[in-house]
Amino acid sequence: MEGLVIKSTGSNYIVLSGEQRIDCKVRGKLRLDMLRTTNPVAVGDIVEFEFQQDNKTGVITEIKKRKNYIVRKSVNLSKENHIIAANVDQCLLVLTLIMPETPLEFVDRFLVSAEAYKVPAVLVFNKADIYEGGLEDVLKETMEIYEKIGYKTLAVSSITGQGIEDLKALLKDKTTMLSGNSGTGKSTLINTVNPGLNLKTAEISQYSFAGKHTTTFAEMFDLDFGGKIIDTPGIKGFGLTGMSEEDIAHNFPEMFKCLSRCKFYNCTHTHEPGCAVKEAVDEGLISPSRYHSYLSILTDSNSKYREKSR
Ligand SMILES: Nc1nc2c(ncn2[C@@H]2O[C@H](COP(=O)(O)OP(=O)(O)O)[C@@H](O)[C@H]2O)c(=O)[nH]1
Ligand SMILES: [Mg+2]
Ligand SMILES: [Zn+2]
Repeated sequence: MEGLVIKSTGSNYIVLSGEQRIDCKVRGKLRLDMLRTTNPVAVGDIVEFEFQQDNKTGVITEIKKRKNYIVRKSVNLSKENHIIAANVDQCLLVLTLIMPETPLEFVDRFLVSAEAYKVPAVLVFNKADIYEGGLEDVLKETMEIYEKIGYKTLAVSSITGQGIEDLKALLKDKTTMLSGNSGTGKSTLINTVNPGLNLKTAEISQYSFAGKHTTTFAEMFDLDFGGKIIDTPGIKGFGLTGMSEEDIAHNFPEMFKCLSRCKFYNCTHTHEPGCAVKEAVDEGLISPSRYHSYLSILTDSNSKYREKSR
């Protein structure tokens, strides 16, 4: 039988088949086939499964070919990857300028990953109701940075209802992966666009505990106006797995546009003379914050490379 994986709880999966939700395990062999991931099956996967003798639970025997999938690097030393979600149409980053502050570098790392996975990304600036005393201007400027590059942005608020209809239009009939730091209002937002879902929301005080560690798993929800949303609680971002130095610049669309004008073909856009990227930064065509994020990601990838070759 065929079904859609709508929830993963580590070793078990909830598979939706017709109207039925079946608690499934994975056949041992399937696990071995994909050694490099901590989880062989992900939310969003279309799978083949068989019922067990009890006629209630099932065993997943096959994963259908994925359109795409999003991976997060494992935090432990096993070097294994964790597939967060599969077969998504777009990913949406919910961010806030304050309470909590989402660093732009975090946003850029998210966007670079989305580019690498070729999944369209949307930036949703949440809690628009609390930006005052100059913050409205910061919001406008920040949104402009990303709109200029070609990303879709939206300012929303679950409290005033601002942007909610536009958000619903964006979500309609698509499978959307929702990301964002804890406390940015993701669950509240889902409840606002689809009141019936009643997702648990956190108290304000909770996101001040930066070290709080909860093991949570991705879950897919049906939107009553059409579409599916994958909530990824506890997952901050997704990993830049195996990206070469060159790939990094290629995944900054505004840099990619001027790369061919750099004097050296292997320009890293850091110190080289005749670098078209640095010129574009000086001319204000590339935002300083974006360039800063590029340098930071590049430094990370260099130090990882050194670790590997040691
Ligand atoms: N001012 C304001 N607060 C919000 C908004 N949306 C959510 N919050 C608050 O932000 C906190 C975290 O929300 P939650 O949905 O649990 O965030 P999540 O961790 O991203 O799922 C809660 O206290 C919400 O009441 C909003 O649009 N405006
Ligand atoms: Mg939440
Ligand atoms: Zn260059």
